[in-house]
Amino acid sequence: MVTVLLLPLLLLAAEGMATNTISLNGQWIVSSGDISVPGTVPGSMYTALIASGRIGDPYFRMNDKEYGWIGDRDWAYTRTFQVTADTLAYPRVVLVCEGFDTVATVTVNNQTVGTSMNMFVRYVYDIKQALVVGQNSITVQFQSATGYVKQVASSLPYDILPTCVPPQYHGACGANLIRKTQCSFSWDWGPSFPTQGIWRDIYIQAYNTAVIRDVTSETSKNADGTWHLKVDIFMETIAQLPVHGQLEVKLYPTSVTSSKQVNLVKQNDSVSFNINIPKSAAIDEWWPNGYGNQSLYDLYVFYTDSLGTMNNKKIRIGFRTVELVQDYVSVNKSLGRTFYFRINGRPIFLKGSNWIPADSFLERVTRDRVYNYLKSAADVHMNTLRVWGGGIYEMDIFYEIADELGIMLWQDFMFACAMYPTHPAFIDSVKQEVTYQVRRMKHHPSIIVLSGNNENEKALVQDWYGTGVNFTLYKADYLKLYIDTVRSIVMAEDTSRPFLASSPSNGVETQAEGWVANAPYDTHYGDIHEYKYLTPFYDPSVLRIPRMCSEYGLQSYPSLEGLEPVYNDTDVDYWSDLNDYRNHHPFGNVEMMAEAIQYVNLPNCPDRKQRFSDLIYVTQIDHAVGMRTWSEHYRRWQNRLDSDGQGNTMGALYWMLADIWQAPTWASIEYGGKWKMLHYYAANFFAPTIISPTMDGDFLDVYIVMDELPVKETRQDDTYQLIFKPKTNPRPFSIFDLNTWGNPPASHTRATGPPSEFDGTLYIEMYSWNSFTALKSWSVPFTMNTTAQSVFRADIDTMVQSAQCTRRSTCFLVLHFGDRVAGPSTWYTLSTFSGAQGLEKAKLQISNLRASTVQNQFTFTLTSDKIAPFVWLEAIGVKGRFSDNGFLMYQPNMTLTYLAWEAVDVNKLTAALTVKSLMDVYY
Ligand code: BMA
Repeated sequence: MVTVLLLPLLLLAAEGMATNTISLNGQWIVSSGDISVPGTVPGSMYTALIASGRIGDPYFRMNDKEYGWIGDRDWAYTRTFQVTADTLAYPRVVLVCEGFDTVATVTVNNQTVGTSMNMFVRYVYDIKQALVVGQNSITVQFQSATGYVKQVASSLPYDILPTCVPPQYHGACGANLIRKTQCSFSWDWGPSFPTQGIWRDIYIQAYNTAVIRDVTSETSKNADGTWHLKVDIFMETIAQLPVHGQLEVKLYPTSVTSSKQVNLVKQNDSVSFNINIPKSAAIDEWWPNGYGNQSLYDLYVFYTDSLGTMNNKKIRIGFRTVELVQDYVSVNKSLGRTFYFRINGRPIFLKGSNWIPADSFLERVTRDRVYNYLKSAADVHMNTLRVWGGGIYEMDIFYEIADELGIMLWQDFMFACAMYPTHPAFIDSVKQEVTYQVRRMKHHPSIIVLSGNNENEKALVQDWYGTGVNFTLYKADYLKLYIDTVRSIVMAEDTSRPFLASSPSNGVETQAEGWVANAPYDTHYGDIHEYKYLTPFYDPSVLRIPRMCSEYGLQSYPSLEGLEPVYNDTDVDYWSDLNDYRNHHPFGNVEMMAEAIQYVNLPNCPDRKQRFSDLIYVTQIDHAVGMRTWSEHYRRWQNRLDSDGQGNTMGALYWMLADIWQAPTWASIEYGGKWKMLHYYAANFFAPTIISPTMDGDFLDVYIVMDELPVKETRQDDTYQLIFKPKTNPRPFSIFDLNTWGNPPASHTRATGPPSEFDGTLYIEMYSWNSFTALKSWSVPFTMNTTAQSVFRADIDTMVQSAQCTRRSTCFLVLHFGDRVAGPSTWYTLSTFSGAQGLEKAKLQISNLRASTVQNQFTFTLTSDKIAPFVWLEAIGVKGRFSDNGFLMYQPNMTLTYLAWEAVDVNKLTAALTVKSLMDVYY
């Protein structure tokens, strides 16, 4: 009835019009006191100041400290814009901002239209009354984040701990009191730049009756194998209700479509579609990297109101199922539960790392940069990244690229390493945040799990911050925030993926114990984080055996090339004040040296800068070898239990993927994208099939680990061939087929059905450090009937003797399947490098550099006159990556490639290439 009365009025206003959007991105004026500079939106005041030449590079030396005043000031963003009479004639005109950073008051033509207090909320303000035809002005007046948290702190009845970060962070206090990127106040790997600004899109939207605000989707499998698609459409309407219209859903490139008439009765209303997709649509499943295709479908939603005005939204979705399996590992329930993910019914070992924001200034994080990082992850066989809770809910491009590359995401909510307030305004803001973010992220097939926070459960239970004296109080806050608030909303909005209260957690056991476990990080349940800086990093026997390890790491320095733009000449010394300042991890630089001396002799070049460069190299060796040791340890334990019920480890996510700035940290990729040695090692230790030698006392124990046992596929010629999944999605390093490594046993060339076992031959060669000719080779036939098992075990001294090697320290092992180039291969030393005898300085030479058929990819020959450990190639000034790096060269010649990420010619690249190996750092 109401509609009938209103319709003529609306028609008058709206005839012939479509929904109208005016972007306010672009040039604004950014000002504070006597400073006024142009600034780009999306952006922050720091990049506005850099662009106008008011400040230098914030990452240079100690500029984070130097520029502390910037974050402490209040900044305002202002601009003007035009509004036509047509726009103003719409019944509703709103200002939509997808991200204010953070505390702000918004005025349009001097009228306050709204306020913001949460960087992770999309704000929508009604601004129709404030607008005029012609020129309008908008001001977003920010309050300094550091000033705001002081104000909050003084109003709280008790301290929300910790009240400040450790002094080594050179950071700001009180990040936990504001809903903002927690690490923007500093972290143990990053500087303090408490930004202010409009960090995401801002626009005016004028509409007649209703607009689509969000579209979410959920896919599930029906019993008959067909797919069910649930689509939720969140509409925002004008105040005069109800509103009638038609919603239509189309799934491209299928012909699936569904539509219905809708009657919207609330200002924020939603409509659901439940669509059973017919078999004829031939849906192709979405698979993680390494397991199959990443098929994606475009889901369009069209809304047409009763006036004929249209509005639409598109999301890209994928069809996959996800289960987090937490069954008892044994009839003896005290041995705990499994903790692994099953995607489309297949158990998948999570291989990957952790993701932090790629820059302190988020506006600098372009699609190209994100793609480069995620592609670098995919290229080294990672299938998972954890979006860590101290950063941001990532930008849409991040999730889109993860969907495209098959990188599964473990998504934390943005709470990390602290207690948090629970006063009503805070909780209310978190509710808006969680609702908005879950709806924004829900359709991405890459996101496989949501988690309430980073490490806060453990911090509470173990009293990291002095909460122990008031445990009950802080526990109540914990439950109120993560269980009553975050979890409740997730349960209402998204049950299509598992939710964990904290990362890490004991999973369902944590829940059974009332969400705050007595002993978090129990290896019998859930996941753990594991850091050990003082034990030998190359010895897996010091490591725990968890169900999953979602953080483990060591530090290393980035390259001198990476540091030079932000260092000056006095800083290029390992023990310089700047290095001390730059490493926020307490005692980090000392720890790295303490690690190094256990494994290699320390570089001793008299030249300070060269010595620093050599020490950087040594820290990267430790880092790479350490993470190889840890990652292979977790992979080896994937399908065994020890007598205490530990094992069935089904995930290894090392800390961390990429740096936020140039500093010594845990990252395997430097700021700017250059791969550290660890990242090259990840290509080997995360490969679908690895040979993983280890020592068990005096015994050499060689494991083979496979992501999955090979399957047989029928070929056109009606023979069968053993191949490794995925055939459909080959990537560098994974193209690996039994035929290229030797003659498969006859029984495997013709068979029916997938095999449950796999035969092969492992070759183990013993070399002495001073010769390219192997002393002895063992060939070991093996049968794999699980995905990780020991295939060879022998007393190492007996092997040493039978190879006529003088002693362990003079020899090393090379292990392969017959083809060192195409198949998996690895090396293993029988002593540390500081104890190794017989190593001599190698003369390494690069020759015959030539362009390959792949654009920007070059091939070259590397020769050596001696065995060379940790061969380290660099292309100074040319971004890109080598096909392998940091390897042990045990053959006199190798062919390698360099894939440049930018245009470069043979001459420039030839001049840019450098190479060194371990013995070069000793003078
Ligand atoms: C864990 C992480 C981060 C931290 C890292 C290294 O605690 O969750 O907070 O940067 O360790 O210390």
